Amino acid sequence: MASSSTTTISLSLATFSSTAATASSSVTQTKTSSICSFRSHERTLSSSLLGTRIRVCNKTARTKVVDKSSTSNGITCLASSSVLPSALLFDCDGVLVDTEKDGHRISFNDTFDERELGVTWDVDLYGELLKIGGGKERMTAYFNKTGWPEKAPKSEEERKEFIASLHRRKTELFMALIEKKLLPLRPGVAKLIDQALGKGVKVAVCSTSNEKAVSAIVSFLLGPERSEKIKIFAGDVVPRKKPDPAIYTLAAKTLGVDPSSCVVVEDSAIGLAAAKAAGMKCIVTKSGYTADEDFLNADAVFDCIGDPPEECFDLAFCGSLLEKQYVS
Ligand SMILES: *[C@@H]1O[C@H](CO)[C@@H](O)[C@H](O)[C@H]1NC(C)=O
Ligand SMILES: *[C@@H]1O[C@H](CO)[C@@H](O)[C@H](O)[C@H]1NC(C)=O
Ligand SMILES: CC(=O)N[C@H]1CO[C@H](CO)[C@@H](O)[C@@H]1O
Repeated sequence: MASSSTTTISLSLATFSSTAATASSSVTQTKTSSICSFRSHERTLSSSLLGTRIRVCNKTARTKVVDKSSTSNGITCLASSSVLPSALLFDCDGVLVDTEKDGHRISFNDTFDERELGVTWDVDLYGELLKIGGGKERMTAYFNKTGWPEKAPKSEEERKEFIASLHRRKTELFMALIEKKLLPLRPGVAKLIDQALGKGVKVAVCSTSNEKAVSAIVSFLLGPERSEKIKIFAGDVVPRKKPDPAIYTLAAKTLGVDPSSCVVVEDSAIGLAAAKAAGMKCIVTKSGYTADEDFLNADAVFDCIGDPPEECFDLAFCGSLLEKQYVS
């Protein structure tokens, strides 16, 4: 049944019963999407089934369940075309790097440490504090609640300046973390970008956060060779931040591609909403502080992009999301 031109994509499935895969005789892209959205409902993930293979089907192809090896329940569905996205668009924070957990949090801690304030924000606490938007507001609210450090001034006016100076230092330390490459890229990011660039798929990073930080992340962490081929849309290039689709619409327009042929990688519900409102396909790779958000609208949801042997998806999978829906 499998033809030589069949595209194979690997996908991690937490729990997936083979009955679901065999149920339909003419397995269509709709089925593939339902596999992915089925997957998106899963909260408990297991890497034990990594390696499960799925092939995207066309109208005449049928699914069959194939045991690729004794260790993986292979669910295979066949495709004969290999569509590629015209552009692959990445969010920055949480997708390229887990900026909040591994970057901003560390920089706040380093600042508090340097100023000997006797304060540290651990991963859980920082997750709570993220509900307060803005770094200065976050520190102020925290000190308001837990008490101001001994070293902090007493008047509200001076406290404002104290917070502003902590925030300036925190921003410097954050940039230094990137420049020294102490902020790790998430697994699979470099691989997927290389696959895309290698096939002539346009790659862009679309973020409505600070342009300077986004550019630094791309150039320092992805390196000069990749970054010269990656277009960045960041900061105030659009008037409205995500979930407004403006940043993605601008990217498609500037790159000269149709939004419906773009695949977006996001990590948050807000980013997902922006991508879908722009008419794009969207894969969610969950990050530290977004894992529990609602991603029902996503075309696929994974823990990460991943590098082999722990790969969750690759460029062929991104392309498979664009295949026409054949309704039998
Ligand atoms: C679907 O796959 C079959 C078998 O691989 C192939 O012969 C056929 O041309 C494909 N159809 C489309 C619409 O891609
Ligand atoms: C912190 O407390 C001050 C003084 O009560 C108040 O003016 C300010 O709005 C509070 N800020 C935050 C972010 O909680
Ligand atoms: C909980 C935590 O990550 N604490 C760290 C905050 O930053 C200081 C300074 O780098 C570290 O010493 C702490 O371990």
